[in-house]
Order: sequence, then C-alpha cells, then structure tokens
Amino acid sequence: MRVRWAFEEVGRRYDVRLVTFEAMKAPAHLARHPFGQIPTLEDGDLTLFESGVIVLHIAERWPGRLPVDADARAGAIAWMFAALNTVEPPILDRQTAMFLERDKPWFEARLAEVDDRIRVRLDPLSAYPDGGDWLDGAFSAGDLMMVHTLQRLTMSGLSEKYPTLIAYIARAEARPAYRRAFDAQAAVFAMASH
Ligand SMILES: N[C@@H](CCC(=O)N[C@@H](CS)C(=O)NCC(=O)O)C(=O)O
Repeated sequence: MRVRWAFEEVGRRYDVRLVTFEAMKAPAHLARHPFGQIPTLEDGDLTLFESGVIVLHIAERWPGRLPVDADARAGAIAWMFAALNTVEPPILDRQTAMFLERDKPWFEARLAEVDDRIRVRLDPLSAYPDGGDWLDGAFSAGDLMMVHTLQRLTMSGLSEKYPTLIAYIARAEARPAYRRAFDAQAAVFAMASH
C-alpha cells in the first residue's frame, strides 16, 4: 500500500506482480529480497527492497512529494525515518503481541507495556499536524510514511485519544492518490477472496 500510494502521489503508472508466501522464499524472489519479504521494486536495472527506501526512491526520482530545497528535503526524509525507526517499532510489537502472543501468561502485562511505549510516541507527535495540515509544510513522503504507520493502530483504539492524529490520518486518506492506491489494493484482496 505504501508503494502504491507513493506511485499515485507522483502520478506514475506501475505494474504489480503478486507473490505467494511460497514464492517469497524461492530463489527468484530471494534474489530480489534477502529476507524473502515484500515489497520489492524493479525500476529498470535497479531492484530495491524495504518499503522505506522504495518510497524514498520514488519520491526522489519523480517530483512532487519531497521539497526541492535540500534542507527542507532532509527534514521531510527525517519524518520518513521517524515513522519507520521511532514510531513504527512499538506499533509492530503490539501487532506481534496481538497475533502471536495472546496465549502467553504474560500477554496482558506485555500489551500494557507496549501500549505505554506507543503513547510515548503519540503524545509528542499529536502536537505536530495541529498548526497546518501536514507534519512540515506541504504533504510529503514523510507524511505518507507516518500516516501509513499510524494506520496500523486503527483497530487498537489507541489513536482515538488523539483527535489531531485522527484528523491528520483522515486528511491523508481523503487524498485522491490515497483513494486510487486503496482501491487498487482492495481489488487484489477482493480477487484473492473469490
Ligand atoms: N521492513 C520491511 C518489512 C517487510 C515485511 O514485513 N513484509 C511482510 C508483508 S507486509 C512480509 O513479507 N511478510 C512475510 C515474511 O516475512 O515472510 C519493509 O518495510 O519493507
């Protein structure tokens, strides 16, 4: 979804090759991704793995979603790294707890501890989009990455206590580029369930 959204934001067409879990671990895909995961990107002779660098590559290669000014661009990229390195890790820990650790005797204590670590990130972050629509000026790849990271909390109820973040996510989801990416992704799931 991150990669689709990035392509839509810069107005580029892209082709999708779906990969089964089995194919992800086969040599052909391991040549593209050392850990046998998705997403990967093939752009001419270049093959990339890791969603963060793929979105960064798209935003750097085609204009529109990173500032032209070098300092402002570095600031937008800082938000991309903040999403991936600082905000996402405790959110992923929560998902791991919910999906894989529910039967452990320490599950409740673990969840409470992880939720506290998430709130430590959401508290300062919630102050940011309040003055304007986006984290730092115009919508950027930093916002794309942050919104997609925060969306992982949708089912948790944790973000509901942060109205500015809820509004920030809603603004991003209303973007035509987001809608196009979402519809394309939803079509894949609809196809897979038939
Ligand atoms: N840090 C990686 C995470 C990639 C990742 O976790 N991909 C999942 C799907 S969203 C996957 O391929 N899971 C299958 C597996 O790990 O075997 C990125 O952002 O690209």
